[in-house]
Amino acid sequence: MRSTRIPLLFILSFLFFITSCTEQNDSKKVEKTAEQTVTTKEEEYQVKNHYTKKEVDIVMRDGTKLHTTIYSPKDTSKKYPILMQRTPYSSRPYGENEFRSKIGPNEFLMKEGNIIVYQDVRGRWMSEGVYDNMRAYIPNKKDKEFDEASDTYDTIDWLVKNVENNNGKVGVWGISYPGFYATYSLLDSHPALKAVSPQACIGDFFFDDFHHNGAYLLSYWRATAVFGYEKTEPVKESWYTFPELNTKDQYQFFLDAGPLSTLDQYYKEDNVFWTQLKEHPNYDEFWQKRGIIQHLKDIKPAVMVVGGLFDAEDLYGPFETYEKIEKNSSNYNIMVFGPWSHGDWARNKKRQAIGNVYFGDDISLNFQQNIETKFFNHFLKGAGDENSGLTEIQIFDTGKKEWNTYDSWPPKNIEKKVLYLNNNSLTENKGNGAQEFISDPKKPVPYTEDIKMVFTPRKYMTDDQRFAARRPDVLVYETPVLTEDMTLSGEILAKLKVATTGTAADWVVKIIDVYPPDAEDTEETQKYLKMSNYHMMVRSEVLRGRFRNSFSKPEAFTPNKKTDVSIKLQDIHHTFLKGHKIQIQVQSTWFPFIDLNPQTYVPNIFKAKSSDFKKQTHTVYDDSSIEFSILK
Ligand code: PG9
Repeated sequence: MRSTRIPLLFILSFLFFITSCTEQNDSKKVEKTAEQTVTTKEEEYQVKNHYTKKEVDIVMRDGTKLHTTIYSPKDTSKKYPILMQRTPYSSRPYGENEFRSKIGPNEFLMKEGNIIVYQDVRGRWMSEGVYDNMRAYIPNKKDKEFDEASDTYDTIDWLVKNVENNNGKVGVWGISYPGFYATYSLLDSHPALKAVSPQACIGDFFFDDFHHNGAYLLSYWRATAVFGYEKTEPVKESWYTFPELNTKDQYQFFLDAGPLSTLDQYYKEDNVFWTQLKEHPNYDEFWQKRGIIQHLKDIKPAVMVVGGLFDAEDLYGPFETYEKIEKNSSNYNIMVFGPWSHGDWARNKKRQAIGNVYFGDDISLNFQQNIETKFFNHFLKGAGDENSGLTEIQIFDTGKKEWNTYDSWPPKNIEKKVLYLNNNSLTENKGNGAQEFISDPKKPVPYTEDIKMVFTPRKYMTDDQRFAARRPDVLVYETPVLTEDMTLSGEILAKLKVATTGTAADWVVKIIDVYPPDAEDTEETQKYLKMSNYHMMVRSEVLRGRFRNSFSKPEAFTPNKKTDVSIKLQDIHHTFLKGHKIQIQVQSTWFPFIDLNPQTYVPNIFKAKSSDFKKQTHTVYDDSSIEFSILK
């Protein structure tokens, strides 16, 4: 092959060209990287680059000023609806140059542009007035009479008349206590209020948060600091403090404390809420008038109720809110329940998991983008008719780990099923025997294996229950290994037939999904655990036995007398897969999730003495049963 001599100059210029291209590429790369860096910087969305912020004190009908923060899009080329949250947890940061990192129900609604409003409710933070936990609704208010409905009405009226560039339509959303205020906005609602999403909304403090069926949630005791102290003027910093307990072992702390009266040393009389909790152990007028579910009739705005199937704080509220509105109103009303613990749907965790149980990826993001944003845009920016593109019920099957949609809740295609708690088995045959256990307040069944000092409980809702199953004071009943899938959908009713040697007792029922021996660990599996034979808590509930016939009129047990105790467990939608087992556990202590029952009847357990607490023998008869519905 003829050798060809390539002039050196060409080689050098070729090399220069290649190098310069490479450099160019590099420089292009550098520019690109720089651009990318610039773009990436742009991509880190900054609220202050897209919104202005104003803070105003809106005067209510009684003259009280409520501090209200208004974020308005800088783009004034179009009009926007107002999306509002009323909160006891502060609309901070305060200061017109201080911006939240994220505003609105989700980032999609934030980025597309809405007027976002936060308001400190009456008596909290920068608002004037006196706070009242779960302030009672006043029907047919006169003159300057006020409640949270009138405060919402007066606020919306001011906003639509004074906030520039609003399109005259208002939405309200909120999670938990803000969810309660969202529900409240539906009462005597302002005509501009078109869409409301109560999420994990408190319905009634005797069944949500601080009590479950009359049992006091001792695990909420530290939260009493947040809602117990009154402030005398608008404040930008918290005015309450938490008691210093000098331990992280909540079980040991409360066991050593003994009777609840011991805790008075941490919360003096000036903790108004602690005093109210102690003075109202029964479902009396104090609690009854504060429940909001009873008022949910003739609702006008569109409603989307959202809840988490493993929400440890507010499960009663969302189910009851949706159901009551569905029964008593003809408005647009839908429900979404996902595999979430309290408020998970508003976070963007890639892998949705609760404790050791993984449910799937991007579940919250998809809800925010394809359900929540769709709901508000349809009613605040769109047609606002029944054709939202969303279904009546969107609920996650927490066993199959997939979404299902239905046109009613519970679904129409269900059939009732009864299984008996018969001599450690769950069977269709009623038994005639009985199981006994010794319940000792000095050695109560823990509600979790974790050693933590929680503000409110959360993770126990899906925790492994093997630690309890292996205790002599926990009765265990289970089916054989399932030969086919069984989907339990809707509420569950435990109809226990019990006796006690004492005159008082709590009854706890837990529904458990027993995994097969070959179940795989996931990255969420706690290091000391294996998912093999995992006893997943699916649902649990307690009833303080004195309230078995009435939450307002407590009754003692007659020692050793067979007595009916029925416990309604909150709805589930869970497929027990083939190869799994259904297990029921029954126990009488659940500590310190709930306080200890003295197991001798005293009028008010908050005032019980150490000597009242007695070990007793409890009996559960084999004709006790569990009623539930399965998908056909
Ligand atoms: N429902 C929740 C709660 C209320 C009161 C005390 C502690 C928690 C919540 O608003 O998050």
